[in-house]
Amino acid sequence: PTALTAASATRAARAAHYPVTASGTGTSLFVGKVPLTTTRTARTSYLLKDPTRWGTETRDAKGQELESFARGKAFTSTTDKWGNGTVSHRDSAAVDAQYGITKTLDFYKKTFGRKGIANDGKAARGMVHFGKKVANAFWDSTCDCMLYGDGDGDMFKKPLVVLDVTGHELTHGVVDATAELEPTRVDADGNQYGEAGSLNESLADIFGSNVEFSANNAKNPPNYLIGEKLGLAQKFLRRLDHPSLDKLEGTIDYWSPQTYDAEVHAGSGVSSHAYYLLAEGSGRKTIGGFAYDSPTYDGSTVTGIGRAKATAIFYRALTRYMVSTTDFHDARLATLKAAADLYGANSTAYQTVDKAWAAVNVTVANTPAIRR
Ligand code: ASN
Ligand code: ZN
Repeated sequence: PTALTAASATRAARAAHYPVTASGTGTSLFVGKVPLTTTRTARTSYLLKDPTRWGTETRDAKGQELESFARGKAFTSTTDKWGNGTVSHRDSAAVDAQYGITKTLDFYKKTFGRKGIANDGKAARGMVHFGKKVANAFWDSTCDCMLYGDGDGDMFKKPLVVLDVTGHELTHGVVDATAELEPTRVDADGNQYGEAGSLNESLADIFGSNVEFSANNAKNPPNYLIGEKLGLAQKFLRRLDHPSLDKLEGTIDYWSPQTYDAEVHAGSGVSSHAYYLLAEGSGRKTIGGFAYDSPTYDGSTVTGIGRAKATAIFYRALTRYMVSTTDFHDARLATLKAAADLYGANSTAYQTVDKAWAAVNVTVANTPAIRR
């Protein structure tokens, strides 16, 4: 064996230290400068991959509609500084994505002890710059990753990498790993319909909003609006307090027999509204400087039990009681069971769950007799 000189031994020892966890800084599109935990792979080489969160990583789809994360190009840096706050640097969108993904993982871990999207301690993954002029973001269950379009330059001017959209899409991953709520119908254009699919969209909005509350970033003040930083003319994509204020997707406030075949984003309003009423109650309320005014179907007054309890009830219902075909009346039962488990069948929380569903017209009395 060759004897090592002191200098080469030191070099060998140093080299053996890579890869190692590093502390980088990102300059994002939507939330200013943010710290990012990265991987140092060599003395002056870093990767946008977080070893403290199971290797969670964001890659570049380079304008292609890549179907596999493995084909994405890794983001690397010689300085561990990422992005410049505008789309002129292709790292900027990746900063928002990686920030949002890690904040979503942190929300699920600190709130429910959930270890990763599938609760299996595996990396969450995202790809930015997906396709050309794509005005959407998706959870893709084939690549098990988040795909972010750059926007169409028209209605969606920027990459769709805002925090609540990331929380929304990754929650689709959580639903895929738990209840697997499925649309009952998909049309030729890929539009999805049905109550279980609507419930899936609603849970994505509910937990997406909670990711914002959990991150509590002054540059992205938490609220019950979804997509308020996307630059849309109506100032938000959807909202939980009064869903029908959305005129883009025609989101509904209340259940009716027609909800059976609602487009899933439109139908999501039923349970999103019930969740808001459970958390915050009906009528006018200013939260974090934003004025809400949530109506009820029956004119009843609902007094909220607080966001933490409402969220715990919906999470337990999702992960314990909902299945692929759960409709809104089943969701009522699932949340009642969850409330009984957590707070007791005689609790205010339990009674408020019942009132919140009644306030969106989901009741024992109007439960469809024949489940189609
Ligand atoms: N952004 C949409 C959603 O998550 C994309 C889709 O899957 N239709 O609902
Ligand atoms: Zn969705």
